[in-house]
This record gives sequence, structure tokens and C-alpha cells, in this order.
Amino acid sequence: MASGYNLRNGVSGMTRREFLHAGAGSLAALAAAGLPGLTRAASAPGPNMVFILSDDHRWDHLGCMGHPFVKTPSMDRLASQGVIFENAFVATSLCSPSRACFLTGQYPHTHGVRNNITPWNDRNVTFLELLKKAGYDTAFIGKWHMPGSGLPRLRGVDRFVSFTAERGQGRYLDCPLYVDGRWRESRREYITEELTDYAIEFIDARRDRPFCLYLAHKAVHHQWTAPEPFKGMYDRISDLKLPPEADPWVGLVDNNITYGMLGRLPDLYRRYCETITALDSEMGRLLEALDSRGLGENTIVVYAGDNGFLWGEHHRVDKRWAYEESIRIPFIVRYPRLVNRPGTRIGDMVLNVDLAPTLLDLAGKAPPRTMEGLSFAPFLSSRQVSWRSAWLYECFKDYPYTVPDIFAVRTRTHKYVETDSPCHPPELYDIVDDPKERRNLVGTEAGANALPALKRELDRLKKEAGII
Ligand SMILES: [Ca+2]
Repeated sequence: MASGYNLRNGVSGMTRREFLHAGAGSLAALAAAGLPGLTRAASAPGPNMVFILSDDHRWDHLGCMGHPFVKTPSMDRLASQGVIFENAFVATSLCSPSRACFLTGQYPHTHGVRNNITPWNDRNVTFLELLKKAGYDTAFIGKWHMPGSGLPRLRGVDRFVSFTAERGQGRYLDCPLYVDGRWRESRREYITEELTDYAIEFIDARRDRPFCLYLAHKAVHHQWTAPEPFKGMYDRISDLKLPPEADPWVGLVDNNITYGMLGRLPDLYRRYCETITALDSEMGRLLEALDSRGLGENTIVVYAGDNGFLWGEHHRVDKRWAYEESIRIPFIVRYPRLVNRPGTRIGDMVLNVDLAPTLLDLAGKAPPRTMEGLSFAPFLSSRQVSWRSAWLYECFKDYPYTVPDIFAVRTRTHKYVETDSPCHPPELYDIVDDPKERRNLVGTEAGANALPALKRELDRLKKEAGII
């Protein structure tokens, strides 16, 4: 195996507890110790926070990540002013579980939203609740879409704007909204513009405290829809660079006949791409609102996707599977007060469960031990830290989709995947030599060399998680 696999590079035995005890993750502790540039007077307000979450935007569909034609100038600018994590992943590649991961800092098997069926537990603690206790004004604006009885009773949220149309998915045009307990008609025809308006109104509210805004867009989930002037903007591109194994027609999505997408793959893909650019434009409007009000310097802006999307790779369309296109997300952080090398690209592996502990850390609050993620704050100021070199991916059955239960370990160089279905035998990929995961190494000599350590690591991660 050309890339070489060894325990030192591929697998780390460091648990979250060991990481924290080693002092690697606490920016708050460094500030308390008086490290220059990190201290803040006790009475000084913490940084503002804006977390922007999109839906199904996969990691490589940004201009700054090398996409051949999708235009994302606002996201590119955000990355050039901050840092971009090039290896960012979700613990489960599905809307509801991933959203709960971002909010709680916990894995799906812990927060309980294992798929789009098992309900959100109102006892779950979100970073919004903890930041509210720390003196923040907080807002949840946008897509909730978690199983359960309608909308949640989130503690510690001052402003709550969401929707339930289309089984919680909302819709792109004329989407009714639930605003602080009352239903309202949409003021704008297009949902991304409507949610951005609410976000800017929240930023503009008079206050003497810092704010934390959670802004979750419907875009870029299907049924992809872009307004003028974005609609049709990629129709003239003849070579879409779709994978060679892609089927030209999309019928069933992960074998779900009730929620499928019918149509030609290139047409659907063009709609996806133009919806990304429409989202980018509204992100630009929000960033401009922050900067024009002089809030850019002291505001942490994070942009992430809730999961990736397969566009024909491995003969599949949609997500859930453990392939890179599905589990990998865009992840950009801008915070001028801390980022000392704007434009830095970071290769270490961060997860959606890392967001909540990081925001708490940046607010000067120690993340609770119930959170399973790590604070990536040290990366923002170019500090060298010990970091995870392996992590657990999990996916639980989601009726009526036919994707099996999946557990996988992803290291810096490899991925090993197990399922509970004999129809889907184990898979092992060398991500360095074979980034498109086209050569399953199980049963090969190279695979035989790598497999024992990866199996041990997967078992260790599952035991640590309490799964076995
Ligand atoms: Ca999603």
C-alpha cells in the first residue's frame, strides 16, 4: 500500500477525556492563564456568534474547494478572511441527526435523534441554552426538521423562527413561518431571502449583550429551486463532470419510493448548483450586514453543511452512506480577533459535534463533559494541538429507506465500513491513494495489512461510545 498505514499516522487512542486532561482543547483555560491575545476583561462582552447551516451542501461544491463551475464568491471570501477546514465531517449523514449533533455536541446514539424517525428529546441541552446562561441573546432561525411532535420547546432561545410545511422541510416559495409562537405568512417569496431578513433583523436589535444566531437554511435541499437571476445560470455548461458511473436518470432515492426524485440527473444537478449560488448570494448579504455595522471583527461566523450528497457516485443519489461525498461537509470559520493567518486551510479532521464545545470555549465557558466533541478553537490561532486521528461514523436505519445500519472508522488515510446487512459486506478504502473510493481493499493483500488495526480501532470507538 503506497500511502503506508501505521498506528502512529492512522489511528489514535486518544479519547476526549484524555484530550481534555492533556489541556489541548481549552482556549478558556489559556485565557485564564494569561496567554497574550486571548485574555479578556471579566466585564467585557464575549464575541458575537453567527452559525449558518445549509442543507445537503457537499464539501467540494465551493469555488474555493476547486469546483469547476459552481460560483460561491461569498463563501470563498469568508474562507479567505478566516480558515477553512478541508476535512470536516458529520457523525451521521442525515439532516435530523446531524442538526442535533451541531446543537448538542453529541453523537446521534447519545442525543437520541438517530434518524428521521426517533424524536428529539426536549431534555437535550443545546449550546444556545448554555450561551443564554452565559449572558447571550440567542436566536434560532430556520429549519428545525427533527422527529417529534411539531416544533420543540428549546430553552434559552429568545427568538424562534421556523417552519413545518412539507413535513418539516419547509418549501422554497411562500413558506409559512412560526415566529415566536405565532404563524405568519412569508414576507418574501423565496425562503433563503426571508430567513436572511429575519437574521439581519435579529442582528440589528438593540442590545447591550453579545448575540448568538443559529441560522439554518432550507437550501440546498431538494426540491432545488433558485430565484432570478440564478435560475438556469448553469444550463449552458455541457460537461458537468458527473462521475462516470452515474446513472443518467434519477428515480428512487435510496430505494424510497415515497420520497423520490424523478428526472434526468444532469437537470437535477444543475438545479442543485444554482441553488448553492443563490444561497451564497444571501450569505453575502448577511456578511455585508455584519461588516457594514462594524460587527465583523468581534463576530465568529461559522458556515457548515448538515451532510454531503452523492451525485451518482457509487451509483447512488442522496446521502446516509459512509462515502466521502456523503459524510464530508463545507466548514468555514471567520473570527478576525483570533485568526492570525487568514486564508489558512486546515487538514485536521473536525466533526459536527465539535461546533457546540468550540462556541462555548470561545465564549470563555468550559464545555460540559456530556458533550462528545472537541473544541477546535486552537486551530484558529494556528496553535499546534494534539488532535483526533480517527473517528466513528454511524448511520441507523431510516424507514422507508433501505440503507442498513452502518458503522465506520475514518482515519487520516483510510476508511473501514461495516453494516448489519449481508447485502452490504465490509468495505475498506485507502483515501490517499483512492480518494474516490473505487477499490474496496477487503480481500486484497493491502487490505489484509491494514484491516486488523482498523477493526480494532472501530471496536474501540464503539466501546467508548457505549454501542458494544
Ligand atoms: Ca441534510
